[in-house]
Amino acid sequence: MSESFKTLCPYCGVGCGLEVFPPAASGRATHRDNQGNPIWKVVGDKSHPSSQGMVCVKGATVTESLDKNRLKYPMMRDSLSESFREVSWDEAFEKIVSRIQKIRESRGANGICMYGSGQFQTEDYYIAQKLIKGCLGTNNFDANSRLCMSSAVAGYMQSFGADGPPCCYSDLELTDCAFLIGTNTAECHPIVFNRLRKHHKKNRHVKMIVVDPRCTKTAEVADLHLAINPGTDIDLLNGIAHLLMGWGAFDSLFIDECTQGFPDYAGVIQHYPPEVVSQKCGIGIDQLEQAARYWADSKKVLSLWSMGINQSQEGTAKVRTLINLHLMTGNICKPGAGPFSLTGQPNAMGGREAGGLAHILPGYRSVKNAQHRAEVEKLWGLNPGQISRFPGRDAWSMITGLETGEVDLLWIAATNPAVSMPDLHRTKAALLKSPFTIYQDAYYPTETSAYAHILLPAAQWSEKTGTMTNSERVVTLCPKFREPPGVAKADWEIFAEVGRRLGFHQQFAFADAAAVHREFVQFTRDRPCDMGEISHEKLAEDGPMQWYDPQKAEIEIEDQDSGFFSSLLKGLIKKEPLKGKRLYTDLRFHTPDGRAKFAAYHSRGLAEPPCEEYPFVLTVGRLYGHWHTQTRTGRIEKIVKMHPHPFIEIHPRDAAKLEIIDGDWIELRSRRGKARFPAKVTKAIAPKTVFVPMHWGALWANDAEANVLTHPAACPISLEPELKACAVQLVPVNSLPEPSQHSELMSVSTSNQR
Ligand SMILES: Nc1nc2c(c(=O)[nH]1)N[C@H]1C(S)=C(S)[C@@H](COP(=O)(O)OP(=O)(O)OC[C@H]3O[C@@H](n4cnc5c(=O)[nH]c(N)nc54)[C@H](O)[C@@H]3O)O[C@H]1N2
Ligand SMILES: Nc1nc2c(c(=O)[nH]1)N[C@H]1C(S)=C(S)[C@@H](COP(=O)(O)OP(=O)(O)OC[C@H]3O[C@@H](n4cnc5c(=O)[nH]c(N)nc54)[C@H](O)[C@@H]3O)O[C@H]1N2
Ligand code: SF4
Ligand SMILES: [Mo]
Repeated sequence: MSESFKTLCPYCGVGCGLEVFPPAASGRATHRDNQGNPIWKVVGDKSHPSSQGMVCVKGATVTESLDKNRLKYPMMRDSLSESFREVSWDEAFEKIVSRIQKIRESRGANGICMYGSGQFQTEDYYIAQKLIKGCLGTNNFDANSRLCMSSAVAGYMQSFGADGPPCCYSDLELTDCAFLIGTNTAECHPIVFNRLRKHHKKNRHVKMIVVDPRCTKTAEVADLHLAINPGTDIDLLNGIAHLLMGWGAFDSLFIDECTQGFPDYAGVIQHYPPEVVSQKCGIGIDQLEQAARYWADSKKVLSLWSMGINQSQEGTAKVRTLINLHLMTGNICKPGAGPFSLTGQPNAMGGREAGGLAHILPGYRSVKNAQHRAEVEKLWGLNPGQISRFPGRDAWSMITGLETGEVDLLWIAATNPAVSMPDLHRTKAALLKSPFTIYQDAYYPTETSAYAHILLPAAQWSEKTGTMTNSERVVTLCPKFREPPGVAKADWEIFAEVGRRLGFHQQFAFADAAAVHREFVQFTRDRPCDMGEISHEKLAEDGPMQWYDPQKAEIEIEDQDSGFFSSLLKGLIKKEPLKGKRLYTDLRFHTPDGRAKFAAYHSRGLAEPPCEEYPFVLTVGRLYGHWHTQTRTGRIEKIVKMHPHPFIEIHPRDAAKLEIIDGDWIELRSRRGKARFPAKVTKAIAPKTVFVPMHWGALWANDAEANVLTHPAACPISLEPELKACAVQLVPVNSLPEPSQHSELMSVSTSNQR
């Protein structure tokens, strides 16, 4: 039997351990994909602490996508109307470097932007920060996490004084009540859901509440499903707090000793009596009371959330309002309880640690903090003042910067904005105006390659070595176990070579990814995300490692009873010097006074509420089998069979009014664009709301791009766009052709094979 490799699943932020075996390792006939390429076999890694051997369909089939339609060689063209010609790396690098130099001399580095991704490994992220924020001196690096986790980041930073989810997956098995809000965990974080669901099934006292306008696979098994109107989360959360307050079901000791700002919050929640809240949320008073009752009756409430909370014009306010409930009831800093954001992408967490957003620096530092900048400049061997004190362009302002001519060069890597950005017509028009776009991806074509002047072939997972951090702060080494196709290179190697050619030889003299990681962890020392003990060598030897806060790791008690906080505060609980799986177990936060902060927010609702002309709310999300823009999953037979084409979910009552039945085509129109989908008539969606999956860009279906409909209005704090809701009208369309599984673009597509 040949050697197997342990690695991490490259899809979602659950971060499951995988064990992969070379094709035909056990002497059987070689397993091949439908293009005849041999396939590595995947099983769950039983020794991985986060997933304990479990995998979902995406992890199990990932290797079937690795050899199809790959970008193998750099390609270049002078204008978007020309076709690409294959070039050498040397020619591509020369072009990029001379372009960057010209921009630095004319407008300055602020004309340069890089748009990266939570699918980078930490090493890729780190080197990109060093190049853009350090050597070039512009903070114009942002990642698709801006569309994803940035509201959670902002919420944690404001409430706790630092980013970092405080919980861990063992809490899934220790909680009395799981409060799942704006998350379809069963389909999007399946292994987290499996762990929770097992615990829920086994223990009758354990409750599960799901807050989602749709009756998802997650909601189907909940004890209580609150199908609130989209955008009314703050009403609901304040309404629950209102009831708890009235019942005296709050933890005054915790509030007094560990928090600040409670009086203002208490003032706000007065305005959320059950009659008002039930009406705004579109749920019964009895349902609201039941939810509050579960909170009141449980010793340990664990909240899980993702995009239904984050992707909102009040995303940060939603996150903080959810955290408020935990602070008010003391459901935090202890096993089985706490606010737990489920990270979307496999390494969005690593991105946050490495400073991969336009307002942060490596080691959970802020670009606005002079001391933080000085620390980073020193470690990077740069002159004081080299790092800009201004946050750079966020994802959407890169688009508007192209519109106004302020962006001269856009470097896109490991993301497919021609599908995933809001207001796609506007996004694409801006991309067409770009003076120079570099696109670095593993596959060709993707929707975004049509907007590039240079294509750079990236080695992907399995073809490069690096680390990724999952939602529970566990870092796993992902070793290289296959050769990249053609001349593809790891993202960090590409960035480092550009850095060297720009004259920063000393800054980018790395022998390998392990050396990059060694340098990176220095930035985390004595920071809230201290990874000083972690190295490639140690990960290879000992397996995955969780980071924790060494200064705050003295208490770790697997179970506790009421009176926990008072005993802890009175010094009655012995503090054991154990590595903390959770953050803030000493009840001190990273704020200047050590107290967590309540936030007092009223609900603002949707940025674009329904109106007479556009009477429906469109919400856009995910399906179990597909990953985002399908660059991998669209090429896996089993998954394509599972979800063969796009559709729109519509409530039977609305369908009857429009006189349509299942399978009839509907045209959706928003103020910005239109798209067409066959109807799936189902009670799983609330009346006056419709749902469309995000997965079908222009390469995979005709006129089914969800984001031609959405708008870019964003949370003013996190700058995360409200990708979850916009107002639409529905027009039944008769006599349209059957849905085509692939559009004609796909059949033209080939890898750029020589
Ligand atoms: N299968 C699969 N899994 C994935 C991904 C994938 O592409 N495919 N992507 C990964 C990534 S990057 C991410 S970010 C996560 C996303 O994971 P999730 O956030 O769980 O997924 P979504 O389907 O985008 O949205 C979740 C739910 O939010 C609900 N929602 C919409 N509006 C509101 C609202 O106003 N309030 C509330 N409470 N809920 C609302 C939607 O109905 C939807 O069911 O999934 C990760 N996992
Ligand atoms: N309306 C609406 N829009 C949304 C969302 C929504 O819920 N609703 N969700 C948003 C969210 S949360 C997210 S995360 C985004 C996701 O949107 P995208 O980031 O655009 O989606 P992906 O398909 O994951 O794109 C990743 C790209 O990276 C490439 N890739 C994979 N590995 C590597 C690598 O190692 N190196 C390089 N260079 N390339 C690699 C893949 O081939 C693929 O082209 O979509 C956002 N857009
Ligand atoms: S749950 Fe997420 S990390 Fe685990 S196998 Fe599925 S996609 Fe991969
Ligand atoms: Mo995401």
